[in-house]
Amino acid sequence: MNELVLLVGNKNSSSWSLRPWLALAKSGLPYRDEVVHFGSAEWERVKKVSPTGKVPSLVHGDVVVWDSLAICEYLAELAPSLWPEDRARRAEARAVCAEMHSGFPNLRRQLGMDISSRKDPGPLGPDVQAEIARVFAIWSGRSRFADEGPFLFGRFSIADAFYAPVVTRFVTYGIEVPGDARRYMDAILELPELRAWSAEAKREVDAGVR
Ligand SMILES: N[C@@H](CCC(=O)N[C@@H](CS)C(=O)NCC(=O)O)C(=O)O
Repeated sequence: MNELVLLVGNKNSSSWSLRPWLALAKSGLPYRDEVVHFGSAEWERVKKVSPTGKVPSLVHGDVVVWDSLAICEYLAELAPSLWPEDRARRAEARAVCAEMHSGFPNLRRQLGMDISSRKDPGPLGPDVQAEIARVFAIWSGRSRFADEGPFLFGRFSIADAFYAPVVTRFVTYGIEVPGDARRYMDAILELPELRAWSAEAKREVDAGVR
């Protein structure tokens, strides 16, 4: 099989990169990532590979897939266990991913991903609070599958990859979370793959990359 190469942006701040990266890292498929820092001379590589000139972009032989959700769907064709096996559960998992992909604009704007920082977000307006409440509602649904694992649909799926950047944002900004949400966050934060990504994010920032 051709090598899977995922072009990603800064590990500290590129939430769209983290999503397919985490799915890929959890898939068991052999892969390599190429980190291209925003504003660097190497960004020409992204412009050459991706029709949108954005990260993430997946290169697999002659195939190029740009956009985080499309990349995750492509990976799931190679590693079907990335989606829940049950059709109804899979549909719901896809819906919460689509919701994240096209929604939560206020949360994204006010609580930008910044993995290695800890900061005060300032007052949260009602629009941000409503989006945070919606995240908690999505996460609370996992209680139905708790006997199968700690993740949104029991075992790890693309849905968890899609919400992982939100987990890091809640840590960065010290967002108060209910106990059940805290347990979900811990399950995500304890993933060795996420720990590895976060360690690289810190190294990036320590090296002065912003
Ligand atoms: N909808 C796209 C969003 C991709 C995106 O906005 N990527 C940002 C980084 S997180 C980017 O490459 N920005 C650089 C630019 O716009 O030049 C996806 O889901 O992959």
